[in-house]
Amino acid sequence: MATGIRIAVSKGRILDQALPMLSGAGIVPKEDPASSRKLILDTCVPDLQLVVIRAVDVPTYVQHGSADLGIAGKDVLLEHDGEGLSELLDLGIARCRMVVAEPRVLAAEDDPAGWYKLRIATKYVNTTRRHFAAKGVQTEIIKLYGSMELAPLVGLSDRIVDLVDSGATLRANDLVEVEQIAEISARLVVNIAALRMKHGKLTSLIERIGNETKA
Ligand code: PRT
Ligand code: MG
Repeated sequence: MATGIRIAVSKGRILDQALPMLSGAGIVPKEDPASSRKLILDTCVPDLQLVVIRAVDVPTYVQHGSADLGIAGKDVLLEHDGEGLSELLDLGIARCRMVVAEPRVLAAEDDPAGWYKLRIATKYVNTTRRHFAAKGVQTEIIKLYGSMELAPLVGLSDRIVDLVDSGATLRANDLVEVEQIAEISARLVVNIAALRMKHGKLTSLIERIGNETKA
């Protein structure tokens, strides 16, 4: 295990909100991650690098110790099954909710209390299966990688499980939220072995990031 520290950050909206937070903690990348083609960014802190990667890949890098710390959405963490990483902090950024949604016309005559078998399109297969298994509802899950909102409009599924923030996307597609599965925000995760071996460096870093949280 290298002695330096590496932080993996989800690109996209989490990165946009994490950068000011990291900057407040004294961590500023030497190049702008939005325009740089570099995959590993040095920062103003010696021996501290950022890797900016796809959201779903963050837990994988941290789990295997290729990054010591990671910033990822709770949605991604719920979906990832793997050991070796631990959730440390709710950063309070990139907030949204994971919900079950369906067409307005279906919702008009639907009663979630009476659900027994659902056909759901989602990218959150594990979380969806767990949520409904706990309630004794059977599910046929169709795995998608994006634009879940389209599925009920073209008959691929009756319902979707997706993230909602303002609700504008659901409204624009005549869908309504019928059940909430989880509150989502970005979390700081750590590789458990790294936390033991680089305890001093990591705890001071975690404390500095913790002081910047909006949770
Ligand atoms: O690009 P890539 O495929 O690698 O990943 P991604 O598209 O999932 O990345 P990105 O940049 O969208 O960031 C995803 C992370 O941001 C998620 O893992 C969440 O933790 C967090 N997040 C917070 C959100 C939202 N809010 C959100 N509203 N991710 C997605 N959305 C989408 C949602 O899926 C829906 O399509 O926004 C739409 C709904 O927004 P409203 O405001 O219309 O309700
Ligand atoms: Mg995207």
